[in-house]
Parts: sequence; C-alpha cells; structure tokens
Amino acid sequence: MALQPTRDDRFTFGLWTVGWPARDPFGDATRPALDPVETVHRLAELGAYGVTCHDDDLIPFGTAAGERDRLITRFRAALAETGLVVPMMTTNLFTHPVFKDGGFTSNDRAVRRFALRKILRNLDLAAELGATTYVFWGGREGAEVDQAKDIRAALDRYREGIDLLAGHVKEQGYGIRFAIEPKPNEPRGDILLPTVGHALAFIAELEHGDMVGLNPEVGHEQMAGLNVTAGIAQALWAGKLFHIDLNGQRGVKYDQDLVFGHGDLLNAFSLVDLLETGGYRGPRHFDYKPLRTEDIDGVWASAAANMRTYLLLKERAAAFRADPAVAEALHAAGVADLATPTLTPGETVAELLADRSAFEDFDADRTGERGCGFVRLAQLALEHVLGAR
Ligand code: DIG
Ligand code: MN
Ligand code: MN
Repeated sequence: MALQPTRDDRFTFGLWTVGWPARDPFGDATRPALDPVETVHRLAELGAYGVTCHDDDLIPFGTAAGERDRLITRFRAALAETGLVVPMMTTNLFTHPVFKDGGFTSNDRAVRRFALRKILRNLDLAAELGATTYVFWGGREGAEVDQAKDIRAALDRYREGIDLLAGHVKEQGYGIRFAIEPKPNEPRGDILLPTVGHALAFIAELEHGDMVGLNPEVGHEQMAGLNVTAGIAQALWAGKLFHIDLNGQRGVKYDQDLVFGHGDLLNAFSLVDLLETGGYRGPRHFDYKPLRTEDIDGVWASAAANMRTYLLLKERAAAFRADPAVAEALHAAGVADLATPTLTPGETVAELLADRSAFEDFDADRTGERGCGFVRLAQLALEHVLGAR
C-alpha cells in the first residue's frame, strides 16, 4: 500500500490544530500564529482532503463585517486553488471570557442568547462553505461547584438550544447534521455530556434527534478511562457516528491531543480496523496539537505523522483480517457466533422454558472450564501492529 496520503483517504485537519501557537496554562506561545491560507496550502501539499474550523479560527472574535467578508473571501480562494473542502465547521464558545460559564448553559441568559446568535451566524457560513457536519463541543458547558449548576436545567437549556438550531437548519434546507463531541473535563472541572454514552442519552431526548449524532474524540473517551473503540462501536451501532476526532492520549490525565497513534497504539489499531470495516464513510479528522516543543517544521512533520500512522495501521489491520491464523483464532474464540440471535426466530419464553438443554441439562461447570482463546487473538493483533506477521 502506498503511504502517501491522497484525497481518497479523506484526511482533514482543524485550522486550530497545526495553527496552535502552543500557549498553555503554564507558558507563553512557542510558535507564531499561522495564516489560515498558509495552512490550507501546506495541508494540501501534505495530501489532506480538507480543513475544518471554528468561526474564530478564520474570523477573530469581534471582527468588523467588511474585514470578515475579506477573510472569508481569501480563505475560499485558497480552497479553490487547492481543491480542499470544508466538511465540518464548529463554533468557538470557549475562548472569550464571556463564555467562562458556558454558552448554551451559562447561568446568564444574555450569554445563552449571544451564544445562539454566534452559532446561527456561523451555521450560515458553514452552509456557504459546503460543510455537512456541524460540531458542538461544549468545552465550557459544565461546572466546578455542584451547587453552581442545576444540571437538569442546564440539560433543558442545551436541548432547547440544539433543537432551536436543528429546526432552523431544517427550515433553511442546509443539509447539515449536528455532531456532539463529548469530553469528561477540561477546561471545566466537569463537562456536561462527558462521554459517548451520556451524549447518546441526551440525543434521545431531543425533538430533532434524527439529525443529531456524535463527533467522538479518541483522547476524550480515554480521559474518562474508557475504551474508545468500544465507544465508537456503540456510536456506529446507534447509527450516530457522524464524524470523528482522531488523536492520541496516554492514560487518564489532561487532554494531550497527541498525534494519532502516539498514545494507546493497540486501541488506535482496533479503532482503524473498526473504521475501515464498520461502515464509517466520513472524514478521518485529526484534532490534535503539535507538541509545544516543536518548531514550524515539527508542526508540519506532526501533521504528516497523523496521516502516515493512520495509513500504516490501515495496512496492518488489513493484513490482520487477511491472516489465516487470525481467521482460525477468531473461529476458535467464537467471535462470529455472537452475531447469531440467542433465540431461534419466533421462539417464545414458553419454548425457552421447555428447552432442557438451555438449563436443566446444561453443564455450567464443564462449559466454565472451556478456554476462550482470546490471548492468542491479542498476540496476533500485537504481532500485526509490530509488523511481525
Ligand atoms: C476540542 O476537542 C474540540 C474543539 O477543538 C472543537 O470544537 C471540536 C471540533 O473537532 N473539538
Ligand atoms: Mn482533545
Ligand atoms: Mn475535538
């Protein structure tokens, strides 16, 4: 397999990723700001398919209308020159101090109304740029003090806002779907909709839940100590994997946003295997931060590393699936048998109760002694990841 990314790989990057000047809570920026036009051209040269952005990445907060139009025009010109697309857009409801207690769920109603207007304006731009997914990452929707946030009221306001915006998108015929991005904490002590599970439960309560899905981020599920591949599998099972943020995370700690694969490599391998075989057709979007230690050459090297790692894991996953020893180990582990319904079609409780082999004659002890053969599967996966098979 060629490891040179092509547009067919559908790799996309947020402007805010390679453009991160590397300011963190404990240190100043180590890199200059990047011009979005420069980013578009450099990512195109590296083989990316598209870029994504928050409104403020492209148009600094408070920009006057005329200047806003100019910034959009030059961005669109760069897209036209390179052929890059903008599959996803989102709103920055977390940088400006006004959002320090959230946007959708700020205790201050005026802030909530301001947030909705900020999103509405950017939804129009998203439609103009051809985005088909609009992400909602509620980085500031949360609290540090239990008594400071009425969670039930906050969820009411979140639902009110999402349903208002979704209804608007339907009325406008924008052809945009919404994708909620869960995260357990940071920058708030606790963030609402912290995991895939919480977000799925929230979506089920929406009036327009039909057009609302998920944009899970690898590191965010792992920050909660969860297996991200299992979470993505449930999102796919629910028909709600609308987009995905790929990056790396090494355990339960602050949000590292590492290069994809530079965290839990085995989970990255199983995730790529799932994405490539599980029916996800969306962009492979990298939401990562080039390490603060890197210079601009390191930034572009890190962007390329995301794509190369994905392609290497894609190649390893294909080899895993093609390996006869793997087929044999999967069979021995009975993995495919799980697809067989537990009941025969139309079987009733009465018929199950009458089936002595299911209980009265079932030898639980002997069955309990049988080995499952899962370690062999784990070792085969590891050896494929290591390129040892
Ligand atoms: C951070 O993980 C969030 C924000 O960067 C953005 O709102 C979203 C888009 O992928 N990810
Ligand atoms: Mn993150
Ligand atoms: Mn993200």
